Amino acid sequence: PQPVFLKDYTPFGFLVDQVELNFHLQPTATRVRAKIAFRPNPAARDRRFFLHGEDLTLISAAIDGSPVTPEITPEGLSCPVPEAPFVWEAEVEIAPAENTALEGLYMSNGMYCTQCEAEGFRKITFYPDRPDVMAPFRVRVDCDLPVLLSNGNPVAQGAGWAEWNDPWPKPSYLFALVAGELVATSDRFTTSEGREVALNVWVRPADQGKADYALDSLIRSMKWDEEVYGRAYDLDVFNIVAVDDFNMGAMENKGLNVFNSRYVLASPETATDRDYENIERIIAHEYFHNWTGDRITCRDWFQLSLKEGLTVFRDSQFSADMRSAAVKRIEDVMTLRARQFREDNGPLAHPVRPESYTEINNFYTATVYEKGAEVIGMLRRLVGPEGYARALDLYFARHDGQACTIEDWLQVFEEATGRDLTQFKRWYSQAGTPRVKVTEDFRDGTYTLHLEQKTPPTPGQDEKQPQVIPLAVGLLSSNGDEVLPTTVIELTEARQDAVFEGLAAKPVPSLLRGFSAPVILERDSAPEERAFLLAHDTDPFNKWEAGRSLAREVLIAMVTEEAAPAPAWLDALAAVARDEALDPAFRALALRLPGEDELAEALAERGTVPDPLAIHAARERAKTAVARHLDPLWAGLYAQMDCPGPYSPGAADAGRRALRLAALGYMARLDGGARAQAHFAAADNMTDEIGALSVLLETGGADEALDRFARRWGHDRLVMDKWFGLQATLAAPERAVAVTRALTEHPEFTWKNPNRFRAVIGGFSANAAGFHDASGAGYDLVADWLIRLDAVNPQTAARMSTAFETWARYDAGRREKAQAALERIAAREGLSRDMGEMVDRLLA
Ligand code: B3K
Ligand code: ZN
Repeated sequence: PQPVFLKDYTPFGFLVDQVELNFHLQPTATRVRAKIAFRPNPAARDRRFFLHGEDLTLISAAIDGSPVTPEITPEGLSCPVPEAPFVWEAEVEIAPAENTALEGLYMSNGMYCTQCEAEGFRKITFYPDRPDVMAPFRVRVDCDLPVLLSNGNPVAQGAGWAEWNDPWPKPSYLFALVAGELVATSDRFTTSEGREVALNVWVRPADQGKADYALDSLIRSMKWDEEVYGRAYDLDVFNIVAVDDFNMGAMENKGLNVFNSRYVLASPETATDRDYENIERIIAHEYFHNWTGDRITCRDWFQLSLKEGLTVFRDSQFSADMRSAAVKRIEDVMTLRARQFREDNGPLAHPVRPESYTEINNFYTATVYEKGAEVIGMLRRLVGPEGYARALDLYFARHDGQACTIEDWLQVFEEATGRDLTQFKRWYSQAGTPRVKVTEDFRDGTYTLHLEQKTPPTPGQDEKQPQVIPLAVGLLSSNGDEVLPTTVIELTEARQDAVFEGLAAKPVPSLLRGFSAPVILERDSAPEERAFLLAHDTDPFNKWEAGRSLAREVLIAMVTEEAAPAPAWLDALAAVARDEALDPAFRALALRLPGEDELAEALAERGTVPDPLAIHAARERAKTAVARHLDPLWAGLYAQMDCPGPYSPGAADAGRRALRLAALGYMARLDGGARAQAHFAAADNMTDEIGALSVLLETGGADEALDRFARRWGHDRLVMDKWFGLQATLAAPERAVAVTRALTEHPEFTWKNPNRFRAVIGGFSANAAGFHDASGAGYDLVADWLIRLDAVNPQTAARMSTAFETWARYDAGRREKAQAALERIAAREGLSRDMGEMVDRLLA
């Protein structure tokens, strides 16, 4: 397979005025009739008529009513066409029941559904399946299932058929169709423009009653987008459908969002606080795509972050407004570091706007999504909220109905704010996480920060230019008063000084407040200074960050020097845990130790080869030390953080439960798990039930609880995913491979279901000490399953190969075994394009 390059973009030779599709749904013999009005594109030079098409059986084709015999390849067809507008008609046959890749039209538990982004529409009919070809779609579905849905507004329906019309021109990747036995939870919404919209969340009858929170989240998202971005919805209906077999989280098809059921279905008994939060966030994300993605889409897939980075940024703003902004920011940064920094520092590093790809599905990454969102956050910080609002208004006004580029996006900022963004644009083209090194001096009332930036080489990019880094800084005096409130320094040079004059004494700097740029800060500072910031920083993010970096230092010393945990750290933690002025959610976060992978990365960063077992052991010792040192606090916290009354998924109660469960986890290290057993038995919601079960899995004595859990929840796929996932993730290092293997032999390990596969294989690869078992058995187990899944579902298999993205940081023995496992995958006959590209990059 040949890579595609950004620099090779050319427009398609034809415009599409109208698409009409007719579906006769049958599990193994679905007929799709397409009637498409084309006309020559005056802006294009190349007039070859090529339509994408894969795995389609062509029954007939005609141009302006006369039969034609196109030339067909595995990628599509070509055909001579008139030099004037013409109508293309084709009938194809496809077999949705045999489609295990879950791309195109497929079946899940008896229902038909589609997933077209990025290039799945070509598995439905022959079409210019590229995002810059936009057209209105009219769809008729014939099928004897009761609920028949497509994009846009309903036109007419009868027994066994329905017609839909989507007046908004859209690219094919936003096409969707659903047919099934479904029930709706419904409401209405009147937009700020006075449009009455019918809202429905469709689920299988057995899941009825679990869609209320999704619907409520949708209504809040619609309101928020009107209030904050001035964007109103534009159709008479908005449908959401929950599907059990789905390759990712959800999909923003115009007027018909299709969701992985785990991000729709919730009841207090079956969903955790985290599930509720994710539902709220993803419902919002897909809804926000209606403007940033659907109305304004991408010219080509290299521009993916144009819609994804922006929409992630918007959904974070929404979550911050719905919940605690400080806690949301901390959680976002934890995810960014765990996933995007890891990606940026390894063989899969690529820019926010990649320059080439072989399989675009491999580029729906943390870099395109999360770093893309950070880039927008920096832009907003640099131009200010008003500048940002003006730029966005201009973006919507100018580009509505268009397929755009990153250049279009930056242009509206330049025009609306007068700022030159030439250098800023490097954030889109340079891969790698910039390191910002900070040293300081203080003389005669003048405090100087010496700043140096450097971005390490990444695959294909040896040399990096300096970037624009907004560094939010505050200065504190030694008694904790703020002597300089947050100020943004714009770091643009490789080396630059920031000077602060007229200070009475040497201040304590609080750098990179709010995590104002996605960089790694390098600064030597005494543990006492970090403890001071943990106690006094007025910036909540940096308050947390001080504790986190202190914990990281302590843990690293425990790993490398077998040191005892520093008492200063333990005292600082105790002070935070005790501080009733702090949000319980914040306290719970502060009590969480850096993960094993974060520590491995930190060690590698310092030039030490990480030993996964030593890291695991040190982390265990640290937890026990925290448990002992804070012993006098736990019982009180546990009692105090009780949430009486009916369960509410809101941030306040969720924060209390999180802190209570943190206390429970530490208590279990002292009482042999007695309290956790009782907590598990008494739990009346899934957060507490699974929280207690996790504690038992970590500290031992979970067998009985696991059995009870399985007996109680065996009928519920989503709940059982948790049961499978936790065991793989939390198994002790020496047992992890065996535990995971046993899980894959469990009769309920329905591995073709992506959620179940991710729970077990993804769960295991998140178990760092288990996956990186020195024998290589962990690598082999994962490789075997990736090979097996690749033949069935390349997209999900390829995505999960990222388990191997850190292999090069380990010792020679592990490296050799990981490499052998990857080479074994690479050598497979018939490997998918998806997996082929991933293992190539992982091995490069
Ligand atoms: N746009 C989809 C992701 C499609 C992934 C294709 N492999 C969901 C989202 O980001 O909202
Ligand atoms: Zn998205």
